[in-house]
Amino acid sequence: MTITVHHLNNSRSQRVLWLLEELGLPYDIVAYQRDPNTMLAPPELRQVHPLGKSPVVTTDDGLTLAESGAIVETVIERFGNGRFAPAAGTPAFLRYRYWLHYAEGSAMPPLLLKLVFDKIENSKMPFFAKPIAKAIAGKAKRSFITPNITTHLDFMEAELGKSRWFAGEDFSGADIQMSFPIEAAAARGGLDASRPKLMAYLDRIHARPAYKRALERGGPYGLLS
Ligand SMILES: N[C@@H](CCC(=O)N[C@@H](CS)C(=O)NCC(=O)O)C(=O)O
Repeated sequence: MTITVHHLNNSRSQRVLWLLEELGLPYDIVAYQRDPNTMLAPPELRQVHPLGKSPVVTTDDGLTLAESGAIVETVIERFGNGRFAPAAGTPAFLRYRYWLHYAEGSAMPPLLLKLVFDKIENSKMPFFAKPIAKAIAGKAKRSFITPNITTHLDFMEAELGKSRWFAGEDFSGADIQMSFPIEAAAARGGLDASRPKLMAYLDRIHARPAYKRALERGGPYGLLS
C-alpha cells in the first residue's frame, strides 16, 4: 500500500513524517507551502480535505485521514504491530489515549491564542488604533492566555516527573502527538530551563534517529529555530 502525507511546511504534519519514520514505513510526500504573509495553507489542500489543513494522509486503497491525533492513532493501530501503543485495556493505554487527545484539545488552544494576540499586537495598523489593539491583546494575554499556558506547562512538567514518556516508561504515539505543543511552547509560549523535565524531554525526542530522518524528509522546521 502507498501512504501519501500531504505535508505543509513548518506544521503539524512533521509529526506524521516522524511517526512513519519510527515505524519504518515507506511513504510519499506531497509538499505544500504556506503563504508567507498569511501563513495559511494553499487552496490546493482543500482538494484533498475540505478543511484545507495539514496533516492529511491518503492511501492508494482510498483512505483519507485528517486530524493529527486520529492519524497517529489509526496508523499505529493498522501498522504498529504492537509498537508505540500500550496494550488495550491497560492503565497505560488510557494514559496514551488521554495524551493523544490532550495535545490538540487542551494544550494547543492557549498557545494558538497567544500566537494570534501576539500577531495583533505587532501588526501594522493606523497609529490611533495601535494603543487600543495593544491594550486588548495585553489584557487577553494577562488575564487568560498566559495563566492557562502556565497551568498546562506546570501540569506537563509534573506528569513527566512520574514517568519517562507521557504514557509510561515506553515511548509511544502519544509522545509524537505531544511533541508539537511542547515545541510550540518552547518556540513562543515561554517554556524554558525553569521546567527541566520538559526541556530534557525535548532533547530526548530530538535525539531520536527517526525524528532526524523526518526532518530531512520534511524540510526546514521553524519550531526548532
Ligand atoms: N487539530 C488539527 C489542526 C490542523 C491545523 O490547523 N493545521 C495547520 C498546520 S500546523 C494548518 O494547516 N494551517 C494552515 C491553515 O490553517 O491554512 C490537527 O491536529 O490536525
